[in-house]
Amino acid sequence: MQKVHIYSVPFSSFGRVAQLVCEEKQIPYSMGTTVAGHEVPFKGEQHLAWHPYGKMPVLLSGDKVLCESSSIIRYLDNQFPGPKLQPQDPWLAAKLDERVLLLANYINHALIRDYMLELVFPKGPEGTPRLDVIEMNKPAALDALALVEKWLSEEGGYLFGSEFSLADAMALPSLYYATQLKTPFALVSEDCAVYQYVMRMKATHPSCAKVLVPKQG
Ligand SMILES: N[C@@H](CCC(=O)N[C@@H](CS)C(=O)NCC(=O)O)C(=O)O
Repeated sequence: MQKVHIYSVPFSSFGRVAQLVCEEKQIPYSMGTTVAGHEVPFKGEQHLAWHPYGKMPVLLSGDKVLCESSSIIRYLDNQFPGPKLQPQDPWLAAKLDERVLLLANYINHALIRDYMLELVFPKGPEGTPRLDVIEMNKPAALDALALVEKWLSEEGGYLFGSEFSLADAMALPSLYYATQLKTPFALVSEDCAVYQYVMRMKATHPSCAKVLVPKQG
């Protein structure tokens, strides 16, 4: 099987989404910012030719280049053998797609971009987190988690239906990071459904055990 490359850094939540799908389907892949032996600078000319807004991940597969994590995971699932991560039925596939896009566009933003990035890359005085920004954005992060919890209660142990799907792949990297936050910035407690879902996925899916690990690099 042809190897694909994920242009991303290992801690990127969206990069991990693509990585999870490769792991789950056992697609041979490499990941990083070195491509064919050359470092491709973040937001440099080559990266911007691949992604007009300079975002990660970008999938490189032979002479094919694909950006945007939702498109990437759908392509990986359609193109490669291994467990199918989307339903065949067009309506159910569209509903899964809807969930993937809600996760990518709103839930990831509320958790990662508007809340956790403020902790990881603090912009306050002397490199401290801006507590007013965190306080302001915390309700939206909690609302996002409540929505995930509602979906989990309606589905069969996964985020869409009763099997691991593209929705789980899209959600788990950012939900995993949410489980790692410590007081006073914590968003989930160990007895809540989201925390237990993440830990269950790590315990039952080797893909999740490998990808859902603390930030490295
Ligand atoms: N809509 C994009 C979002 C990707 C994204 O925001 N990636 C982050 C890393 S997790 C990034 O490249 N951030 C750099 C930036 O925004 O300048 C996708 O789904 O792939």
